[in-house]
Amino acid sequence: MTDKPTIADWKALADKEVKGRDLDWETPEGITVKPLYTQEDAGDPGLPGFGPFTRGVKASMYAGRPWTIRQYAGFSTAEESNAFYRRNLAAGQKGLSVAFDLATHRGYDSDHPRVVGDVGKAGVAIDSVEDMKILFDQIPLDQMSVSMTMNGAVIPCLAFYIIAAEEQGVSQEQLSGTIQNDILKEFMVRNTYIYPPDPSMRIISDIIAYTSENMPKFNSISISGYHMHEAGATAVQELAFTIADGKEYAKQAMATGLDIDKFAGRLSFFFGIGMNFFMEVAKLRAARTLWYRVMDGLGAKAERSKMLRTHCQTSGVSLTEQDPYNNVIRTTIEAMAATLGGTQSLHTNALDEAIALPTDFSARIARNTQIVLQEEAGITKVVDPLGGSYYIEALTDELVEKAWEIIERVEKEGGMAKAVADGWPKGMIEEAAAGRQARVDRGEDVIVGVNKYRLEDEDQIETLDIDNAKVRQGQIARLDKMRAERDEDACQAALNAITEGARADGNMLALAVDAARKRASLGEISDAMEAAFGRYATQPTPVKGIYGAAYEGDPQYALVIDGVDAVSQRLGRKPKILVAKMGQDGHDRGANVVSSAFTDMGFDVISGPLFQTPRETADLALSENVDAVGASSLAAGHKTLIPELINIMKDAGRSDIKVFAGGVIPPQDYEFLRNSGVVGIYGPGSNIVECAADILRLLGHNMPPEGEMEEAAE
Ligand code: MLC
Ligand code: 5AD
Repeated sequence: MTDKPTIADWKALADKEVKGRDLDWETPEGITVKPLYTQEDAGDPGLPGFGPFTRGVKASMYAGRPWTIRQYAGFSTAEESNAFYRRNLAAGQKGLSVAFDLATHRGYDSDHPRVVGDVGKAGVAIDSVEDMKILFDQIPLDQMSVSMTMNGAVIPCLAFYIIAAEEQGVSQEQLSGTIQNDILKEFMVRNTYIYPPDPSMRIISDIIAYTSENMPKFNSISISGYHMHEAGATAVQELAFTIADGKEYAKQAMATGLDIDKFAGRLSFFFGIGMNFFMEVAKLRAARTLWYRVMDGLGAKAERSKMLRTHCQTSGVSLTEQDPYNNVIRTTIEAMAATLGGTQSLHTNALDEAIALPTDFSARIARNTQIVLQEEAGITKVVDPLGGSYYIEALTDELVEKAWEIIERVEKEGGMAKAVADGWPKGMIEEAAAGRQARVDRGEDVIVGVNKYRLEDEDQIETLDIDNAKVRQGQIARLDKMRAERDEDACQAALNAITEGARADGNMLALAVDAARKRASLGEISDAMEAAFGRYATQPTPVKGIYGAAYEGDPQYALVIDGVDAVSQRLGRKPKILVAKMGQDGHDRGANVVSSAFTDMGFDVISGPLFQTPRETADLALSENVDAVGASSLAAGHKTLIPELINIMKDAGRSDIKVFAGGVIPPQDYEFLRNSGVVGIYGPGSNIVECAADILRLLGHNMPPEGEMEEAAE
């Protein structure tokens, strides 16, 4: 018998096979992944159900109870969303997860003039307890666990939920579910904040205090890395900043005098799951390990307090507008990573994600992806089936170590609230996003159907379209009726109590529950707090140099740079573009990446503030005298907001300013937008260098035509 081969033997054989080519892979996390892992690389992860819970929070995991199939959804009116939920529950969904529209997120009633383009679009419009009651009509809230993704207007929404249940005959002690209530990541990446950071943090503690006292089955927060992931964070960044956010909330609640073991068992988490399959599995295992360590450090005694329970959502940003059926495959892979990583609850994205909100058809495929995994694939039979994989264990350890370094840096620099205010975590994530975009545009990171194997012709798929004007009218009518019928004095007294309580140390949720019962609206409760807290605004500051550096030496990129130079010489100044965000859509990854890349290419870029009305954007475009406006829209407001912008500029005699649109825009809407005067439309997967070339053409520069750029660049 020959000797057992050694690692050195393997190395020699592999080198021979690939003629010495380096097979190591440097991931965006800065982890060097080797082509082979062995026993020597893998530590001992312990057993599931026992700290640090690397292998799972329950001893029996899915063998005892499968993860919750919890599809995030909401659109148009409470009636429509309620009907959608009930259809889905009948078809095998297990928990609910409410998506609110952006007007609701930002604390505006549907009749507010700033939200004309947003009502009912990206989620359901909820103005009062009356809407909330309709949303859960015939859904028994003592039995159904309900997640509500709400952060800005978290106080009125949770209050409406409590009263809707109360009027259904369900007391608050019985309510199980989760409120997202995670404001730090809003300031960092998601942008649906309302108040400045300090009062926002206080609101979180108020909710933790109220729910730990009155709602023992309700998860007071869903500390979310998902949105960092979507904004382009690496796995290490997502882990580190999410766990550090959790630590900050726990510290803040303790500082108000709460006992850690009284509230920590109801802190929950939320992660995004992307396409790097093994990395994502390891990420969830690392997250549990890290949280255990952090909570132990804060003095938690109960094991439950140190247990990281999480929801996951497959990645939206990994999905494509091009050849969208590939998205079913991507979502399946991501769902497998989430479940093999041990998630408690899961949302699987629909195949039309990059184009519009799910239809009944696409929602069915998305839901069935999970049902097939649970009921056909045998995944639930064994606890942590990838445990003991040399690679998975090594990756888990490496992620823990790398994330821990960042968590320690956060701690050293004064905690996560301060880090968010200083802005460096956001900067780090934006750098990672710009790097990713450049790798995709250069074809180094492959996206099937986008930068490789692209189809000549794309079939259009059917998408959901919401008649936003109709939803808004209906909402306004219901608001008017409620205001006419309520006891106005009692309602105003409850609202005044909120403002006074906000100025002193009243519990915001307790006061809002009272106001909700008296039929105060979401906008009114939000305003009552705003009177004491103020409203917060930030200016985007996109990173510089990352995109350009990745393109160093690229001939097409050089062609664009020359074009910008030529146009600059002709104009006697750089070509100037405004990257605009209108409406309450705070998704700014795309806008920031575009601003950053265009700046690197030599354009003079104005990054418009978030949440502008078309008039405010037009005013900025005119006063800055820009050559073009790029409107970024990811929340379906494009058909209302962009034509209005064009008309205002036209009325001001500036129809020469070119308007282009980017983001999530269904091809069905392209013609409408073009007829409204939009000169270029760039969906997800557009190449930024090609987009810049288009703009130079529009500005009268003689660029080689599309398709011949590559040749001309040679
Ligand atoms: C579970 N249980 C078991 C068990 N497994 N008991 C015995 N044996 C087993 N094997 C018990 C649990 O202990 C728990 O009880 C109960 O069953 C429910 O299980 P769970 O695992 O806690 O699941 P769930 O109720 O679904 O809660 C999952 C969660 C929660 C803790 C992660 O926070 C949640 O549902 N989050 C969802 C968040 C969400 O949907 N967000 C959408 C964001 S979309 P007990 O008593 O221990 O609780 C978004 C997009 C955007 O943000 O930007 O708009
Ligand atoms: N319905 C269903 N899914 C939604 N998402 C956002 N809004 C809705 C909605 N109303 C999902 C998308 C998006 C992520 C933030 O949440 O997948 O990428």
